[in-house]
Amino acid sequence: MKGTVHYEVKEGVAILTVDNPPVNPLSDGVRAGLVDGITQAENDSNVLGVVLTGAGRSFIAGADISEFGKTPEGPSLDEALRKLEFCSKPVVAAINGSALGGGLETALVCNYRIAGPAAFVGLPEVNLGLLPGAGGTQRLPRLVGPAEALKMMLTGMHVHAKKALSMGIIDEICEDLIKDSIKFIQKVSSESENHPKVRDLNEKVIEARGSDNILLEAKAMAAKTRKGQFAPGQIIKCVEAAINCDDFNDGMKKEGEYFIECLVNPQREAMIHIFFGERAASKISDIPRETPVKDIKKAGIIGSGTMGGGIAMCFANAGIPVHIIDQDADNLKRGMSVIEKNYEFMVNRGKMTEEMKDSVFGLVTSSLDYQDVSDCDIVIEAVYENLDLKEKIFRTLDEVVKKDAILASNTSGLNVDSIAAVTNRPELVVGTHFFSPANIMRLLEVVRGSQSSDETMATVMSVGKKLKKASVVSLNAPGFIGNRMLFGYTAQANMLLLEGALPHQVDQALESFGMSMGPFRMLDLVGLDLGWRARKLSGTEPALPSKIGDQLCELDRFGQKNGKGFYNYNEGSRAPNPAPENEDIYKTVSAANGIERREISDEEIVDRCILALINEGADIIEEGVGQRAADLDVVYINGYGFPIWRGGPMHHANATGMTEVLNKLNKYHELTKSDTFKPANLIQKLAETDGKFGDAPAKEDRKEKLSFSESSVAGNL
Ligand code: 3H9
Repeated sequence: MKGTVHYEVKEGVAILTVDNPPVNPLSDGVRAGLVDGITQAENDSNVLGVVLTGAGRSFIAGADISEFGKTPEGPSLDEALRKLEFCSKPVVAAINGSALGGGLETALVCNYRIAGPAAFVGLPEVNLGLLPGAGGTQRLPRLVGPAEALKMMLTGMHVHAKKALSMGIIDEICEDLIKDSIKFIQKVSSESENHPKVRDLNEKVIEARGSDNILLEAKAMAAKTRKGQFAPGQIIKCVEAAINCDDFNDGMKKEGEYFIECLVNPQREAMIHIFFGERAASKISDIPRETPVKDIKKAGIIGSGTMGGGIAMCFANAGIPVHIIDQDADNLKRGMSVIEKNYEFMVNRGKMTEEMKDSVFGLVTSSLDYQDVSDCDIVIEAVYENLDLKEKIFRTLDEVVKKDAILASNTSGLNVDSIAAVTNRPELVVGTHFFSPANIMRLLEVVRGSQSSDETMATVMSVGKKLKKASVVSLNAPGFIGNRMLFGYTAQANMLLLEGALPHQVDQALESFGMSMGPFRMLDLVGLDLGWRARKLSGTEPALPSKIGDQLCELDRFGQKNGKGFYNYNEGSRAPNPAPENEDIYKTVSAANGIERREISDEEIVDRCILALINEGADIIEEGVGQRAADLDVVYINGYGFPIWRGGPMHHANATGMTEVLNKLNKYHELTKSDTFKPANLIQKLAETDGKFGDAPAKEDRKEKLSFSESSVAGNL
C-alpha cells in the first residue's frame, strides 16, 4: 500500500499525520490510515479530539492521480471521509501546505479548518478532466456560496491562506499550527459536544435558489475559457444540484454520477496524460537527478523587444532580479514602458495590487552597457533571428559576463552549436526558446547543444520550473520540436488552400477540432511577410505551399500588422473578416501550378493537418530530438494551442489507434503524393504490434549529431 498516516497523542489530542511523499496524495495506504487513525482516536477515552495534518510541504494534494483508471485497493475515499465527518470527537484540519482537490475535500469534512500562513487550497480537478468528486461540489458552495465555488472549480485556481480566511474556507491562520490546533481542540471540546459540519450549512445554497444568473454566468465562463471540455458542464450540474436538492445526500448522489461520467470520458485520460507528461518532460533521461544545480540570483536579458521584455517579466514574476540591455536608448525606453504597462494592466484587472506591481517591476532594471550584466548567473539573448548578430552578442557576453554564468539564446531555430562555438564556454551555452508573449505562454523549449553540460541543462530546467514554465528538452536540430512539427502542419493548410479550400473553412474545421486558433488566423497574426522578405533577400523561390502567402505579400497583404492578409481586419480589431477579394488570387495560383481546385471536406482538412503533426512527431521521437512522445504533446498544448482535452497530437494518435493512423497516412500519401504522409518508420513498427507512442524506449545515443541547416524553419513558413 502507498502512503501512511502516523498516529500520536499529545496533550489529550490525537495527531494524525498523512505521510506520502512528496505531496501526500490520498493513496490506498493513506485512506486506510485515516480510517484506522479515526477509529483509534474514537476508541481512546483519553483523546478529546483529532488534529489532521500533513508531513512535509503539503497537507494533501488530492486523490492519487495515478490510481484513476485502475481498480482501487483498500477503503474508498468516500469511506475514509465518512469516518472523518462522523467522528464522535471534534476534528480539525491543520492545513500546513497545499490542500488541493481531494485534499481540500478532506478538510471540508473536518469540523474546523486552521491553516499555516503558507497554506493554499483549491479544487483543480477540472484541469484533469474531472470534478471534485468527494463532496467538494456540494460542500464548497455551502461555505463560500455557489458563485465563488464555481469560480474556484472552473478555474482550478489556488487560494492562499489569507484569502481563504476572508472567503470563509478556513476558520483561522496560526503560526504554530500543531500547537495552536491542539489548544483549539482542547477549547472546543470543553465548550460543546456538537461541532459544525459543512453539510448542514444550507443558507448560501438556499439563497441562490430560483435565480439562474449564477449558473448562466458559469456556463458563459466555461464556454469562453474551457472550450470543448466535458468536466466544466458537469461541475455546473453538480452545483445546480447543491442549490436545488433539499437533501444534502441527493446532491452527493448526483455528484457521484457526474464524476463517473467524467472518469470514463476520454478527456480525463488525455488530461492526466498531460499532468504526468509535464512532470516527466522536466526530467532529462540521461542526466542524473542529483546533478548539482546553480543558484540563479540575477538574470540578464539582451534585447528589450517583445520577447526580451516578456522573458524579463517571467524572471521578475518569479522574484529574480533581472537586468535588460539594449543597444538603442529609445528601444529600451519603449521596452521598459511596455513592461510597466503590462503590470499596470494586471493591476487594473485586479490580478495584482499596486504594491505588488511596484515590488515586481522594481526587480527589472535596464541600461545600454553590457558591463551591467557581468554579475548575472544567466544571460538570455533575445534579439531578432540573425546568426551573425547573435554570434557577435555571444562573443561580447563571453568577454564581460562572469566565467561560470550560463549564456542562453532565445533562438526559435538557429544552430545553438554555432552560437556556442564563438564562446570559450560552450558547455555553458544552451537555447531557451520562449514563446510569445513570453510572460503568458507556458512553453519553454530548452535546446541542448552538443556540448551543453549536465549541470547547465539541470540548472536551466530548474529555472524553467521557477518561472512556472512547461519545459521540454530538444536536441539542437532544425526547427527543434515545435516549429519542425508546425512546418508540415502549415504546409498542409496552405496546400488545402491551393487545392480548393478557403482560409475560413480550414480555420473553422481545425478550431472545431479544438485548436485555439486556425492556421490562417495564426499566419496573419505572426505576419506573412517574414518568410517572403527572407526569400526576397536570398533570391529563393517559394516552395509550393508558400506561393499564395507570397502572392498576398506582393499585394501588400502582410496580415494583422497592416489590417489585411488572408483575412481583413478593422482598425484596432483582431477579429478576422473574410477577404473575398483574395479568392481570385487563390484560383490564379492554383491554376498557375497545375492544381485543379475541388470541394474539400472538413474531415480531410483536420486529417491532413493533424496527421502532418503526428508523422513528423514520430520521426522526432525516433531520431531522439525529443526525449519522449509525451514531450511533444506538452509542446503542442502549451505552445501551439492544441486542445489539452485531446492530450496532444501523439496521444491523439494513440487514442485513434496506430493502424487507423497508418491507414490514413497511406490514403493521403496516395492522394497527395506528398512525403508529408509517407508513413514514419516508427508508426509502421507500432502498427504491426498494435503499439502506442510511449511504448518505444528512449533513443540510446541522445547526443547524436544532427545535420543542421542554418535557416530557421519558422522563417520558411
Ligand atoms: C482529486 O482529488 C479527485 C477528487 O476530487 C475525487 C476523488 C473521488 N497524485 O507537481 P510536482 C506527484 S484529483 C499522485 O512536481 P510541486 C507528481 O506527479 C487530484 N501524484 O510538485 C510528481 O511526481 P514525480 C486533485 C501526484 O511542488 C510529484 O508528486 N489534485 C499528485 O511543483 C511532485 O509534484 C490536483 O490536481 C497527486 N494528486 O507542486 C493537485 N500530485 O516527482 C495536483 C502531485 O514522480 N498536484 N503528484 O514527477 C499539484 O498541483 C502539484 O503537484 C502541487 C505541488 C501543487 C501539489
